Amino acid sequence: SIRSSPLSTLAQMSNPTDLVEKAKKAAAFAAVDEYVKDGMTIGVGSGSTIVYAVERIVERVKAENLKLVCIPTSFQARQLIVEGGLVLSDLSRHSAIDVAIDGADEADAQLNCIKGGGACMLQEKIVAYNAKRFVVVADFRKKSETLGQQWKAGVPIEVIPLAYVPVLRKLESFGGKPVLRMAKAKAGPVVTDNGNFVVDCDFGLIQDPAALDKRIASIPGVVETGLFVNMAEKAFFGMQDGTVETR
Ligand code: ABF
Repeated sequence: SIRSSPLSTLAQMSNPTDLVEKAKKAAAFAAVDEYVKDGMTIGVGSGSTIVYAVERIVERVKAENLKLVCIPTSFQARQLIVEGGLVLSDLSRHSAIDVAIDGADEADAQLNCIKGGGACMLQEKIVAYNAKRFVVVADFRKKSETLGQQWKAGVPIEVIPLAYVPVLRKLESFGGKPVLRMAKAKAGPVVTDNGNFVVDCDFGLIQDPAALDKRIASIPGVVETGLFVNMAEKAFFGMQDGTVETR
C-alpha cells in the first residue's frame, strides 16, 4: 500500500514541519531538565517552543512532586500555566525569578536575540530582566552568527498607538524599513497584551545590537524593542538530526 511504501516513509521522515516540531521539543525538554529545580520561581515565555517547555514542567511537577511558582510573559503563557495546573503568580508577589525560559526568533553567536515575532516582547523582557538566569529555547532555524541573518521580518518594536507615525518616520531616518504590523485578517493593527501597536523594522544585518537597541528605545513613544542584548546565559537549539546544541 502507499502507506508502507519506502517513498512515503522517507517523505514522513523528512517532513520539514515534523523536524522543526521535534527540534523545538528537544530544546525545550533539555532546558527544563537542566534548569528547573524544586522550589524555584520560573518565568514562562511565549510562543510555540514554550508549549513544549510547559509540557515538560508539568510532567516533572507530577513525577517529582516539584513545588514551583510560574510567572507568565503573556496571556498565552498565563493560559499554559493555568491549563497545566501549575501555580500562577506575578511580579508583585514573586519579583525574584530563579530562571526564565523563553523562545526567540533569532539568537546570535553572543546569545543576543531578536524576539517579538509573537508580539510579547515587553513582558518577556521584564521577566527576563528580573530573572537570575535567562535561557533561550529554539529550533535550528533561529541559530545565527549575526542578528538579521535568519529573521527577515525586522526588529519588533512595541509602540504607543498615538505615536506610531512619528516613530515610523524616526526609524526611517535611522536607515530602517519600518512597517506597522497588521492583524492577519487585515482588520487593523496587531494590538499587544499591553494595548500597544507593533512596528517591525528591517535594519539588515545588525552588527551592534546594543547600540541599535538604545537608539530605538530613546524614541519617545517606543515602549520596548525586541532586541535582547546580553541577557541570555545559554541557548538550547534543537537540530535537524535530533540532537540539541547549546551555546
Ligand atoms: C516568543 O515567541 C517571542 O519572543 C518570539 O517572537 C516567539 C518565538 O516563538 P516560537 O517558539 O513559536 O518560534 O518567544
